[in-house]
Amino acid sequence: LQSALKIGQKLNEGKTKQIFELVDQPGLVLVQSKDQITAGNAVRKDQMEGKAAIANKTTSCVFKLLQESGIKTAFVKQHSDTAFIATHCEMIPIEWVCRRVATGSFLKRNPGVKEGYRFTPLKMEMFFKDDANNDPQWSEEQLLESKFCLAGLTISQCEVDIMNRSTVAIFEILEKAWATQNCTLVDMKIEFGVNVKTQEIVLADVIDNDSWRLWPAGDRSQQKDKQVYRDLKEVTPEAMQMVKRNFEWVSERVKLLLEPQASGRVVVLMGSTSDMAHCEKIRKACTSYGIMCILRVTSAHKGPDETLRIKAEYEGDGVPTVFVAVAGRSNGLGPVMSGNTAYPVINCPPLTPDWGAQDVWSSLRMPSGLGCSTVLSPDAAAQFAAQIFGLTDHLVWCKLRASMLNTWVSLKLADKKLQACSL
Ligand SMILES: Nc1ncnc2c1ncn2[C@@H]1O[C@H](COP(=O)(O)OP(=O)(O)OP(=O)(O)O)[C@@H](O)[C@H]1O
Ligand SMILES: *[C@@H]1O[C@H](CO)[C@@H](O)[C@H](O)[C@H]1NC(C)=O
Ligand SMILES: *[C@@H]1O[C@H](CO)[C@@H](O)[C@H](O)[C@H]1NC(C)=O
Ligand SMILES: *[C@@H]1O[C@H](CO)[C@@H](O)[C@H](O)[C@H]1NC(C)=O
Ligand SMILES: CC(=O)N[C@H]1CO[C@H](CO)[C@@H](O)[C@@H]1O
Ligand SMILES: [Mg+2]
Repeated sequence: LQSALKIGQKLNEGKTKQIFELVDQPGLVLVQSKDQITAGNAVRKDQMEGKAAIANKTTSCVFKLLQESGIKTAFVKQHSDTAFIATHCEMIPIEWVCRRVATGSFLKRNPGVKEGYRFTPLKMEMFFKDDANNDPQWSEEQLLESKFCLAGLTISQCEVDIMNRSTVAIFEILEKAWATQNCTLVDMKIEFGVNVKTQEIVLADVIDNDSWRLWPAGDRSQQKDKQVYRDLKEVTPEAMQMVKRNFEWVSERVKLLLEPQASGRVVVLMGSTSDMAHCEKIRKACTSYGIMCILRVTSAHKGPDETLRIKAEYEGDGVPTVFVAVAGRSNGLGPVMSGNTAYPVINCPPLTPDWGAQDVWSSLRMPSGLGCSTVLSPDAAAQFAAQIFGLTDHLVWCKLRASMLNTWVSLKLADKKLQACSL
């Protein structure tokens, strides 16, 4: 595969990477990490050998997590130890910074705020990428007034709002993922690009050791990020070894962010196979959240012994389960399940236009002591089950979070389009 790739001309080169055109894949580029140090010092160079490979692993795992969650990114796939394929973007020259805990430059710019102050909601800042002027902090107004136009897209209020919202969602996803490793994501900086083909705003460039602060167990003294390097009083081989070990610590852990921490399942019980189409919709939606979904046929009215036996089957193996009851006409199934299991039960009755308004009461009006919920749309029933699993399974939570962002963005873009038409 690697040899099949025809590398074209160099489009861009910076301090840490080179961007190459791909001859046979228009719209895609190769992002090649440079295996060299920023400080141009021989000692550092020696000790940081392999740094590009570590950065590779970090970037590709993080982008994989974001992509599987449903966040739009430029990342396409890993190519080699030190390079990945990405969609070709024109980069928006802004660094978006998102903070959960106050530290670093925020403290200098906001004297009086103590390190450790927690931002809820998250604190957003933006910096104009301008090396000559040390990347000055910008306001939203400054960005709007500069009227950047990239790949034919003018950066106006709509685009700024999309980047702002996306940064928050991306932070929350990475924060949730790092929490599974007992690690606090303190802050993060990211960049967006405009996909030259689709004109979509996507997360681009890289997320690596230099992009965030990570404090294991929320403890600054155990930080595993680039700050360790910045804080070095003297660059000795031993000190550099420690910095490298820290990067390796992150690149080892970063793989774990992709692993499920918990696994649950949805068991859909249907009163009759005539409800199959409705149940298949539930299964399809569960699958989109990465949740296993099993379909069973049982009637609480006609075979209550079987209903309770099936229930016991799923209670017996310790796998966290959400039951979804699909029963037309009078829904006895959900309430009987709910009265006999401590697992959550969601009624999702397949209502018909003629009797739906009457039938729904068999799912709504419960005897005391029953905690089942009723969700009418099959997609929404699966979503509700996902929200239950998302409490303990970060991969499910991340998909729900990204989906919320994507819905918000679609509404924003639909409104922009409508406004443009009515002008
Ligand atoms: N998918 C992409 N398509 C096109 N250009 C990209 C893509 N991803 C990254 N780039 C750009 O490649 C260039 C080289 O990256 P590098 O990070 O080495 O630059 P740098 O020296 O750090 O400068 P900068 O301050 O812009 O980050 C940057 O301008 C970066 O924005
Ligand atoms: C990681 O940190 C090192 C040390 O500060 C730095 O030289 C490097 O640019 C950072 N990024 C990558 C990709 O390793
Ligand atoms: C991001 O959005 C929030 C909430 O709308 C706003 O308060 C903040 O000023 C924005 N931040 C930037 C940097 O644009
Ligand atoms: C996180 O911390 C808890 C409590 O201190 C501990 O039980 C758990 O094993 C830790 N998990 C990881 C991944 O380190
Ligand atoms: C050297 C190294 O770690 N290379 C890795 C780059 O990323 C891919 C995808 O995560 C890995 O398969 C490589 O091993
Ligand atoms: Mg850069």
